[in-house]
Amino acid sequence: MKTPVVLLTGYLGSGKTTLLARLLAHPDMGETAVIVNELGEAAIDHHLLRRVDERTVVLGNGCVCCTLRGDLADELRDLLSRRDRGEIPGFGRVVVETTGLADPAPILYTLLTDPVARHHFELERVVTTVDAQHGLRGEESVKQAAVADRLVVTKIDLADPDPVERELRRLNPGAEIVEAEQGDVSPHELFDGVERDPRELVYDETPTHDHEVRALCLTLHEQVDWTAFGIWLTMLLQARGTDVLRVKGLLDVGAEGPLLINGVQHVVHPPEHLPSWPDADRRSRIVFIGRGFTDEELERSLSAFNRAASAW
Ligand SMILES: Nc1nc2c(ncn2[C@@H]2O[C@H](COP(=O)(O)OP(=O)(O)OP(=O)(O)O)[C@@H](O)[C@H]2O)c(=O)[nH]1
Ligand SMILES: [Mg+2]
Ligand SMILES: [Zn+2]
Repeated sequence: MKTPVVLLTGYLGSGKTTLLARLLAHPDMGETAVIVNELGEAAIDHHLLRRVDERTVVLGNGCVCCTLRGDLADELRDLLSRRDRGEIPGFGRVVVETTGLADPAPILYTLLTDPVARHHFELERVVTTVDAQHGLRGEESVKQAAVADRLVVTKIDLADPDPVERELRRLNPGAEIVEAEQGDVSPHELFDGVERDPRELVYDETPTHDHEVRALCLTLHEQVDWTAFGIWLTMLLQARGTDVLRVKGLLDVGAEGPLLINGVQHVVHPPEHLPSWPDADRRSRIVFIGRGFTDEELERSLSAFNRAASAW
């Protein structure tokens, strides 16, 4: 029997990891392996899934639709052989979380044409998250929504989902729309119902997304004052929110666990205290995804701000 694969995509910060973490905790989810792809070298998302499990694989520092496509097929193969050798617990489904910029077409192409992937896996669903607050943003998010079987409209507590849902119905009338607040969706809403047409569409192999968008990672060696940092981040996103598309990080604020911070375009989401650090490294790490800025600029700006803040 082939193992079902779910492709979970959606634009930067639209709520993929939030949804996946809730699903994995759902009693009806079943045994699941997860492949998380992140652009930055400091991968954060897999720590947020709140599970310690060898069935969680990180594809970091690149994008699974372009630079890491071969790696996706390799990881799928590897999960299978480790499962067959009994090295990891069994699983009945694999969920792949893409980067927020990914073009789903070449990923689908890989899943449907790679000999091993085709033989052992079947594409069960393409689930795409769309943020009610920011809507569809640019070419990448339109493509992600267009190939979805299920569209999950997120952040309905922050914005009226109706306008984006109208747009989605026009763009992809065949997909079912599910609304989610903080990822609260049951697996049934996503996976029950009609199966995909086995006469698959042919997907274009060539990834087309904005390759100027990059991930920069800052590691800070000193404890961070959240109030000052929050002001700096808010100012940065106000000034550069069209270039800095996504910020996420774990901050050492002197507590037992780190403070998880999230910025999506101009919005700084409320930070969240995590009970413990995911690994031995206790340094603050922040990932900035966007274009038109450099490490040095960000570092200079932050350290200038820190100096000013410590003089208050
Ligand atoms: N208020 C509210 N916040 C949400 C909701 N869903 C997600 N968020 C917040 O949005 C931010 C980004 O969520 P993630 O789940 O990390 O988004 P993502 O799509 O995985 O982000 P990337 O992997 O970086 O592209 C976090 O601060 C979440 O807490 C929601 O339904 N309501
Ligand atoms: Mg994520
Ligand atoms: Zn890509």
